[in-house]
Amino acid sequence: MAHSDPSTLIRCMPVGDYAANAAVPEMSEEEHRFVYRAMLRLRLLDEKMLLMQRQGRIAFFGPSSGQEAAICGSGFVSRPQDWIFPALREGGVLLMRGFPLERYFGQLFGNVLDVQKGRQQPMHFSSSEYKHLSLSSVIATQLPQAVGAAYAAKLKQQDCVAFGYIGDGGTSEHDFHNAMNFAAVWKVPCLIICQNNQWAISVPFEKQTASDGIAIKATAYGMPGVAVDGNDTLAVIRATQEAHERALAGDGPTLLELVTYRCGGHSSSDDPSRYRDEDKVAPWLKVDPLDRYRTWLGDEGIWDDAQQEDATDELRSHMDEALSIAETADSPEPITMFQDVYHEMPPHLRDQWSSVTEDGSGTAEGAFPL
Ligand SMILES: Cc1ncc(C[n+]2csc(CCOP(=O)(O)OP(=O)(O)O)c2C)c(N)n1
Repeated sequence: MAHSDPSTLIRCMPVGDYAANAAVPEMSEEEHRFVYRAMLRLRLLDEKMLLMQRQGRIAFFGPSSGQEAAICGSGFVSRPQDWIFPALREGGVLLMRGFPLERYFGQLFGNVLDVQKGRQQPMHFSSSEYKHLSLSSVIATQLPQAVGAAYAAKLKQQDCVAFGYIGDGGTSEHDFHNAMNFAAVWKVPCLIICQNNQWAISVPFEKQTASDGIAIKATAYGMPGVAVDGNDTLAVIRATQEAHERALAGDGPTLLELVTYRCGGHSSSDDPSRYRDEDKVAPWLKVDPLDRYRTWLGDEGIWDDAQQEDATDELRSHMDEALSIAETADSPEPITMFQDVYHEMPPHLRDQWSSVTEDGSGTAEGAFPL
């Protein structure tokens, strides 16, 4: 874990030997239920998608079991006008912002429901309407983009904060350091959010860095670094809200380290038992973010067993409905390959385009496939 004193992580809900050291954020009961349901949906999605991958119905999936508090707690704080620059495991943020589930599944199938018309690998969800960029498979490259977007927002005096996500492995990439440096130099409204799930595929945290956690790295760059119990939904919300307020007040970026654990494989292509002792996972299952939040919500009278059962049924049937729409949708037409790239199509592509139109008349006036 490499936090020499885990008692110092920001924590709103006590756990094990660790006491709460921060106040619960102010939220309505409805907001609490919204966040919890979003977390539950992610957990149910993991179960379903991993099963579907094994059935050969989708090619690839990156699960987020164990990390739902980090994803949904931080995503909850984002406003519609804020930009999201995700890494692999933040598709749940896009769903929280209202992106339709059938289009999320359409991305995994790469069909006509996919915003990107089947051109990206699975898990690269995106939507300009919901201000959520596609992750880049090349890890950490999204962070300089987030800082650039935040710098633009600052110059244009826009009411906008950029959320740039990264994993612990990504912090070894130069892009993380470039982004940290310029975010602080330009004092941009950006949150750099590291989900420290302690694994980068098969590389454990202690082989990634000798630092005492990730948040400490912020000091060298001249910005606040905040280490949070990333399985404590309320602490994640509180720390993200504070960082968001700093950004909006013109006080610049914050590095948020959400300390959590990747309970499953890196992806559906991975078998973690080949490189990690699965006994290491057991203590983390005891601090499961859904269980912790559900217990707190139960104690506060905000959630009960009947609501849990109803929500599970409702989320499952919504998922099944969305899946039946998405799985039967058509593949993108070949002609879509030529769309969205060039304003004026170069001659060699115009020739290829002609060959995929029905009558070969790709050069017809007005037929440019935008
Ligand atoms: C620049 C680059 N190097 C290596 C890879 C291969 N790769 C894909 S995901 C990954 C691990 C990422 O780990 P981390 O940043 O901790 O995020 P996590 O997947 O654990 O959420 C690696 C090494 C890549 N995609 N890009």
